[in-house]
Amino acid sequence: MRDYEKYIRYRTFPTPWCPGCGDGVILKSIAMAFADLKLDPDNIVVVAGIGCSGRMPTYFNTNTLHTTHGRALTFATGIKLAKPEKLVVVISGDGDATAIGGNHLIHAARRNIGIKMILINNGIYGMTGGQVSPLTPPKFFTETTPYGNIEPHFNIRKLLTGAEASFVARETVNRLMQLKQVIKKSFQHKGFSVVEVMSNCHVNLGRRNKMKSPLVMTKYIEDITMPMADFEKLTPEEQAPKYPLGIFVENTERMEYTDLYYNHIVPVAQQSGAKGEK
Ligand SMILES: Cc1ncc(C[n+]2csc(CCOP(=O)(O)OP(=O)(O)O)c2C)c(N)n1
Ligand code: SF4
Repeated sequence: MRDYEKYIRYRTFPTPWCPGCGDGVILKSIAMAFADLKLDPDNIVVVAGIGCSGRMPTYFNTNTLHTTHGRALTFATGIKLAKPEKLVVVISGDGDATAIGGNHLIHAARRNIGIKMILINNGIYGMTGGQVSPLTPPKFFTETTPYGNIEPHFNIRKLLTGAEASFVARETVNRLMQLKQVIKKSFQHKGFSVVEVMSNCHVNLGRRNKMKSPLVMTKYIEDITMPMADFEKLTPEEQAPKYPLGIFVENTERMEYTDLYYNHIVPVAQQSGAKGEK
């Protein structure tokens, strides 16, 4: 048995994911990060909302919670406040995180609560058959954009940097070891962290855009991504369709939210006679 396998709940297999879906790679990379850090499974809580990606907690041999669509961060906020010593990991699809849950995303960044978010960007609502999401690239065909997507998509790097997130990174399912490394770093970060993972939904996005096999779609992901250093050499026009990779923000100066809560709110509440036990 390899080190990371102790974090996998094999009794719940098989997964419902289509063969070749990037979600399997992400599951493995997270388990490998847990193993590298030699974490006690009972000290980890994995939380997700609804979506293909939302099924992921089922397969971790840790504390797990499958919540409602878009609300994983809100459940995770409660868990982190009640149990600040736990590593609380949120797994969210792009629809879950940036459409119905977009509000919670910017506020988690603003508060700098020590939740570790893995934002799976497959550019589509996968589970429900392929509706457009706020991260679907322009001109792409989806179930709800049969003439091509006319909306601009969120730039997660800029959105989260603007909301003052203290750790922002991007990787792809094509680079397992780099992905594991970045996830590991995000787990070691004290405040709110987001690792956006570029992933493939060849079934509900790819097949409508001449990329119906996982190989073709992961090659597309390889073509549109590049290390930040190379991205910076491009003109703004060349940059527009590309996605830089790497750690963009790592700010250790900001105070983490549960530290603020227990250092400031709880003593004040206790002085005034209210209960505020840890
Ligand atoms: C409140 C609510 N609205 C809508 C849905 C239907 N729904 C389930 S999953 C989903 C979108 C999933 O897309 P995404 O979050 O990108 O995850 P993926 O399936 O691509 O991993 C939607 C709209 C729901 N379950 N609950
Ligand atoms: S529908 Fe897309 S996201 Fe969902 S399991 Fe299949 S390939 Fe993965």
